[in-house]
Amino acid sequence: MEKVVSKTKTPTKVAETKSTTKFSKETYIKWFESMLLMRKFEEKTGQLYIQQKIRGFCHLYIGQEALVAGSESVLRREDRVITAYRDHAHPIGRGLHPKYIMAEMMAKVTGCSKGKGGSMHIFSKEFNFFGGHGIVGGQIPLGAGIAFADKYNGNDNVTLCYMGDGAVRQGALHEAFNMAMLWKLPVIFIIENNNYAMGTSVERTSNVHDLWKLGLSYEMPSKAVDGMTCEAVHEAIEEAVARARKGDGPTLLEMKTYRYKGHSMSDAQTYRTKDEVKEYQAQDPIEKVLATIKVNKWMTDAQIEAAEQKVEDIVAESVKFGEESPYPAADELFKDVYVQEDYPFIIE
Ligand SMILES: Cc1ncc(C[n+]2csc(CCOP(=O)(O)OP(=O)(O)O)c2C)c(N)n1
Ligand SMILES: [Mg+2]
Repeated sequence: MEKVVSKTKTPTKVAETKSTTKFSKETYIKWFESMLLMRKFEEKTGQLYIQQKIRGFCHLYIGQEALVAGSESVLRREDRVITAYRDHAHPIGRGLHPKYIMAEMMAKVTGCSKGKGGSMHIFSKEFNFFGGHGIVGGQIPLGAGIAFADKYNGNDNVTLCYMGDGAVRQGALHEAFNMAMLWKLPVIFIIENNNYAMGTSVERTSNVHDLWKLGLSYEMPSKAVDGMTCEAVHEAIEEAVARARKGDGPTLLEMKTYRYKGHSMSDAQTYRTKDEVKEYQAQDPIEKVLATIKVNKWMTDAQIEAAEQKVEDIVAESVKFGEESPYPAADELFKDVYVQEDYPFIIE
């Protein structure tokens, strides 16, 4: 079993990549800072959940951050992102200030969904983040639909539609894949394969374990990607985005990743071993990016500390903002719901 990479150690594998990396210093620093913010924000979220300051369902993305960081370094702000309920990191990656996510999780009126959605329903119109969906696989046809709208409107925006390995077993995936290929929609389907759907492993859900192969029956360009490495994610997304922008249609990317925490906040994790978790923690994307930064001397120790402090400050500001915000007024219950005032079939 590999050892967990300690905070201070520089893995030799990364050191070897020093002269060959094609990515800029700025890109590495952005990856480091954004992933650290996602990680620290969610660590705090976990603590607040235990204190019951956050309630309801709550799923952490810890371990999977490279998927968002490596994608966002390719995207434009006008591009669209949609995902499932494990949805704190994606809007942070888009640029949404985490205080609006924290307030949302605390059910406060200042939350990005006015405190009515909670952890699973983060949205940001401003940053083109389309949620935040609790129905497993529900976002797959929605993602195709958003891409259809962009194609119809004649722009070259691209939609990134993330889903879990469990979500690929939903029938709607096939209808969405078929239409996306038929109409060459500018959508990239990203499977966040963290190997488990709650406690059920990929091997227990189907005969097909290579999830990228699901695209082949639609002749969709499809492949597997190392999702623990920002560079690999960026390159795969870059190729897929280029294809989508020029009108050549969708791509399916199976990103191999891992969640370090349980499925949600209450999970005894009897379906996996501690050694398995450690094996993936040894490939931690934040540690890898930091090692490359250090080996290239792109940040001094003082600059790294300052970046860490900045992240801590943003997290503290988010908690304060959430705690000091009010709950929604009672009449909010009747707002933002479909109500047809002259609905003829209710007789009072
Ligand atoms: C249609 C539907 N069926 C079942 C559930 C219950 N459920 C919530 S999360 C989940 C597992 C999904 O796993 P995966 O797609 O791999 O995503 P991950 O949690 O690993 O990110 C299930 C079965 C649900 N929310 N929606
Ligand atoms: Mg999963």
